[in-house]
Amino acid sequence: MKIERISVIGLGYIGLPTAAMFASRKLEVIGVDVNERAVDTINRGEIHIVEPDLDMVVQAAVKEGYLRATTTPEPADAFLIAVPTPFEGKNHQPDLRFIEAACQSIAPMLAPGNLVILESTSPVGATEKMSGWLAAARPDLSFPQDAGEESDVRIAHCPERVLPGKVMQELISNDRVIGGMTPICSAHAVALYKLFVRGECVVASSPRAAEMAKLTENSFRDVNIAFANELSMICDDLDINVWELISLANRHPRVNILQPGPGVGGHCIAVDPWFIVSSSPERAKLIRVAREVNDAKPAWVLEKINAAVSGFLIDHPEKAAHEVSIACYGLAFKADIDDLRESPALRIVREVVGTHPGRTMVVEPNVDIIPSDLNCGTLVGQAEAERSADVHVLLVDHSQFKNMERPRKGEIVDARGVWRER
Ligand code: SAJ
Repeated sequence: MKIERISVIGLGYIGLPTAAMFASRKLEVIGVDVNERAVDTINRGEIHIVEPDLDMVVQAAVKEGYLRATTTPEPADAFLIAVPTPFEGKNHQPDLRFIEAACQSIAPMLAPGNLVILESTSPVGATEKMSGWLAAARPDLSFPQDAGEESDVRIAHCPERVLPGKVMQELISNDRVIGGMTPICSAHAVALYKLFVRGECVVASSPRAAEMAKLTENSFRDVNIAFANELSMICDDLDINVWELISLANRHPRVNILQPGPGVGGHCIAVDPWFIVSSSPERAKLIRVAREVNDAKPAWVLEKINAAVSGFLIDHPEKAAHEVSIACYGLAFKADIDDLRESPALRIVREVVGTHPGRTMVVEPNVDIIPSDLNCGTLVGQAEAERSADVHVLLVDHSQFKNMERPRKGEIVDARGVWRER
């Protein structure tokens, strides 16, 4: 199969870097997105998301004519689908409507010999569904579920596994799991990724195994973070410093506990385990409880903030609650990024702003302006927060906060163990 033209459907945190990577290898890449503003931004050689080094690669690829964006799909040799897969409702059922819409939009463009890859993190069975939707839309073409190795269109699942903040590095260096619907589908997908992947392209026995592998990776991390978060609450009851405890336990050669925090944020680890739970609700007990433990952590941090405010008022009987100022350090969902999506820190700050009668300040070195509809206090510099706050709440372990002195005056709530370590 000769691949000269690649179409990437969905130009978000995964699709755009992937499109840019193929374009940097001098392939013609057509990026497709429903968001016209994103399309216009990319066609100007700019980016609408923040990811280190992505801007340079996109700028060069657009300037040299290898990458362009559009809202309407065009024919290509390979189609990569990188659209969101959220969950819906109280039962956290996976919502595949964006994959289905992507299938409807590319189906008229498909031709014999095409390769269609699902990159979006998906529940087990989604790739087979995707192939079914494409087959229903194109009865004139054959698909692997009916024609096996002889199919006109090849289908594979190749889940993205890159870490936000290190996407451009990890796209190249990480191993890739490739789950084709037939061995030929896998072989074609391997050939495609080998155009830029230096890690190994490992072929899974089926798309289902590849889907489950991705969900398992993120669930593994979620369960481990839940263990750390549960320990942090137990240690607090027992008056033990959990960060000291973890560093002691991690001296064992076969123990490697992750770090507690204010909860698990982002759009992956807090979502993907639910796909396993919804596929096997009776069996997935540990995975469900881990999600619940991590989701409950922001409420526990809020209790600590309320206790700190009460403590401050006891020590300063001359003050009323509305005269107490709180500084929250960090809004992003994790260290050294500007991404506020599904951020436990943001959730905590908004709750503080909504309930605390005094001033709430926010220090977030990675953000210039906080959108006013987020209702999360006033953005201030670190020096002002340190100088004027009565209660200091550390929510994100940004490098800037790790390098600062622990605030000298006022109460401290340190959800990341950054200041306590000193
Ligand atoms: N966190 C902790 N304690 C820790 C580690 C993380 O509280 O010890 C928190 C972070 O602060 C953050 C959340 O967990 O709120 C998730 O952060 P992360 O860095 O663990 O992961 P993500 O969501 O940025 O990216 C994950 C990665 N998965 C794994 O490491 C197994 C990445 O490789 C995936 O590609 C990505 O999910 C994805 O897109 O699925």
